[in-house]
Formats: sequence, C-alpha cells, structure tokens
Amino acid sequence: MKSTFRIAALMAACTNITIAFAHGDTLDFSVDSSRLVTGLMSEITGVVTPSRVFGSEFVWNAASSVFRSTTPGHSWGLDLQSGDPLRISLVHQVWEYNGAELVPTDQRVAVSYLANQISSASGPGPSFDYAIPASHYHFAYTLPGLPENATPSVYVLACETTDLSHGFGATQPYFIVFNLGQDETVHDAAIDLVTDELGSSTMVRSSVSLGGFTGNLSERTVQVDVREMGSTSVVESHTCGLSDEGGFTFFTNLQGSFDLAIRSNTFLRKVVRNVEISTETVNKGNVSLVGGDVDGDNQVTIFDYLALSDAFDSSAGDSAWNPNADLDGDGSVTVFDYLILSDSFDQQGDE
Ligand SMILES: [Ca+2]
Ligand SMILES: [Ca+2]
Repeated sequence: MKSTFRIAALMAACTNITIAFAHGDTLDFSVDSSRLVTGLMSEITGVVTPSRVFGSEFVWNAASSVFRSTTPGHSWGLDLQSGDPLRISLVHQVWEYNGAELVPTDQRVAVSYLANQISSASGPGPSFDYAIPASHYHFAYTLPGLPENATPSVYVLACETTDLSHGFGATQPYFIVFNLGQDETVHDAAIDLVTDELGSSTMVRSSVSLGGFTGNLSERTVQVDVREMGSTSVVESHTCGLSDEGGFTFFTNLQGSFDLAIRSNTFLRKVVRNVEISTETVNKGNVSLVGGDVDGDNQVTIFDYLALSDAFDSSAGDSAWNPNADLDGDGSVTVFDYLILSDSFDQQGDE
C-alpha cells in the first residue's frame, strides 16, 4: 500500500484548519500511473492511504425533513487543481447491509453539489460534471422518502469519478458505506464486508437490448452467470438491475477469461464468450436478447404459443393474466405479443 504525506495540500485545501479537524477523513483524488485514484486522507496527519471504501453517517435534518450527510469531504493531490472538471457517476443500485450480506435495494441515495442533483437508480447511469472549487468541498447525500423513525440500516453507494481535462483514466469504482442510526459495530462490520467483497473488485459494465420490449427497462433485471470458459459450469451469479437504457454493472473479484451467460425473464439466453476480466473496468458493449420464451425453457416453441393464447386479451388483475405472456411489457397480452413470438419462433437460446 502506498501512502502519501499531503499536509501541504491539506493546508491549502482548508481555509480554517480547526474546521477540518472536526470533519471525518476525506476522499482524496490523486493520480497514479496516469489514472485517477481514490484515497482516504487523515485530516489529522494529512497521510493519504489508497482506498476504495469510505464510511459516513446519515443524520436527520429537521429543516428539510430528510436524512442527510455531507461526508466524506473531498480533497485532491498535486496533479489536479481548482477549476479542473470532474464527473461523478453512480454506477450501481444502492445496497443495504442486512447484518450478514449486501442486498440490492430500491432505496435511492440522492447526491447534490451546487446546482447539481442526481439520484441513484436501478442500474448504472446518473452523473453530473463539476469543477474542483478553490478549497476542500462537500457533496450532500440524502435519503429521499425515509421518515425520521426509519428503521436503522446501512446503505452502500457505488461511485466513479472521471477526469475531464487531463486524459487521466477514471477511478476504479469506490464505495461509501452510510450508517443510518445503526450501532457502530454493525457499521464497522459493513465496512469490513464492503472492503472484502468490493474494495478491490473489478467492475464489469454492459447493456442489453430486449427485442420487442417497450416497457420500463429500469423495472427489469438480467441474470449474469460467470462461467468457466467453454463450459456451462457457473463460477459466480449476479442479478443486475437495469438502467433506463438497459445498462447494467456487476462487481467481481475473479480474474482471467470467462464466458458470461446473460438472461432475462421471457428472453433467450445469450452467452458472450471469452471475456477477459482483469483489474481494470471491463466494457462489454451491448448484447441483444431475443424474446418470446413465455414458459422459460430457453426456446420459443408451440408451448409458448399455447401459454400466450391462454392469456390472450388479459391485463394485470384478470384471471387469465400471465405477466410472462406480456412480451412487450405494455401491461396486456395482445397481437403485438404474438408478433414478437412469431418473429422468434423455433429459435433457442445458447446452452
Ligand atoms: Ca419456451
Ligand atoms: Ca403486451
């Protein structure tokens, strides 16, 4: 682990050193091997330790009736300076720590800075650009929709910061572990788990096109099985929420070459072969999936026709309703769903 002594930058970054001491440790951006890297800077000693995991606390803000946090603060090293443009992106759905594991949750975390405001989503996507200000700065994080008596919990936000002016590579994804009223021992356990599972992980980024589907992609998931190359043996499985555009990400500590088997409900499986996973973010581009598999056996046959016929003309709430027959996702089973099925009739998904 490389540590950097950064007291000079700390002094320059803080207008009043006694205020800085009242802060938690800060999220520091520096440059290593031509890429932006994140570190944890002690505001007591100025020492920067490379890190991709940061702790923070949500506190009820009575004025705005919302849980709010303004830590970690941000600092930066000598390769960056005030005025330089950066982009913060939220790269995954928020996780909740249930005391044993990280579970994707519908709870969103909103991030704001000056006039910028974004909220995490069901998949990757939201981002804003900003210029590094003249001094140490803070984003505000809030938990929209949670009341003051909300159940204590721990939430994890995945972020990526991109340099827009020097051509430095983007940071590896980094993770902020927010405590909402939980005992600090639980918060610490969550930080340890995030450090173990995500703190040195590789992000795999891809997207799907769902043939004929016209509904809301952000309400859907894909299952990605990471397989041994040339085999159907599954090494790891991920259920990934989609962005509005079909984007998804997952994090893995695997390294080497693997096949990715990608599947979504009523769509045939597609295997993307020979995907090299290293320590760098992997971009796999778009994968097109073929729809029409009402009964989920990974082929489109007469049985899918029969199941669709049984549900024909039904909508949610009707006795004949079968959501899997609503292939285009418009909320009812119509001739348009038949057309999707006809187009892919007799096809089967990859094994
Ligand atoms: Ca089928
Ligand atoms: Ca439909």
